[in-house]
Amino acid sequence: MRAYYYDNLPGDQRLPHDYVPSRPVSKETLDRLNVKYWTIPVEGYETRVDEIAKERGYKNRDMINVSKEGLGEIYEDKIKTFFQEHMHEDEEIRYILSGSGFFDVRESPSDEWIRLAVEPGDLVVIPAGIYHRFTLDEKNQIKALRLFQDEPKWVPHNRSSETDVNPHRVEYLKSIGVSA
Ligand code: KMT
Ligand code: NI
Repeated sequence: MRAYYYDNLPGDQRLPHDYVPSRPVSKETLDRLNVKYWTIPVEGYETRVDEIAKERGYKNRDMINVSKEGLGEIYEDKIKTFFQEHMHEDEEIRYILSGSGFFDVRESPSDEWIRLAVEPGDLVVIPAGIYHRFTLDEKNQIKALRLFQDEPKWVPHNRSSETDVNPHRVEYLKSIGVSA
C-alpha cells in the first residue's frame, strides 16, 4: 500500500492526485493517525485474515465488488456516496482481493488528505471517527472483503458541524492526542 499526500487539484477523482514531486506519507504518520494495515498474499489469505479477525473481534464479513457489473443500477449513487467525506462510529475494515482504488483519510490536525493506494493483499483498518472517503481508480474495479465487529454501526455520517462533536470523533481526536 502506497501512502502520499493528495494534491487537491481539481479533476477526476480516479486519477492518482500525487504531488510532483510526490510527498510520501510514512508508516509513523499512519501509526500516529491510528490507520492500521497489513499485507497478506491473496493466495491462501484466509488463515492470516481469520487470525487478525479473531484478535480484533471482527465476527462478520461479506464481499463487495465495486464496479458497474458488481453494483448494477446503484453504481453511480454508491460512487458518489463513497467519495463524500464522512466518518463512522466503528472501524472500516477492508481486505482487497482484486482490482485497486484509493482511500483518502484526513490527517489531524493539518486537515490534509492522505491518499492510500490499495491493491490486492492490502488489509486496511480505518479507525472510528476519522474523516475519510473512497474512490475507484482508472481501472474502475475493486473487490474487497468487508469485516465487521459485533454490531456494525458504520453508517456514513457526512462531515458537518454535527460530526465535529460526535463522541466517536471527539474520542478519536483524543486518542491521537489532538484537541478538537
Ligand atoms: C466503503 O464503505 O467506502 C467501501 O466499501 C468502499 C469500497 S471497498 C474497497
Ligand atoms: Ni467509510
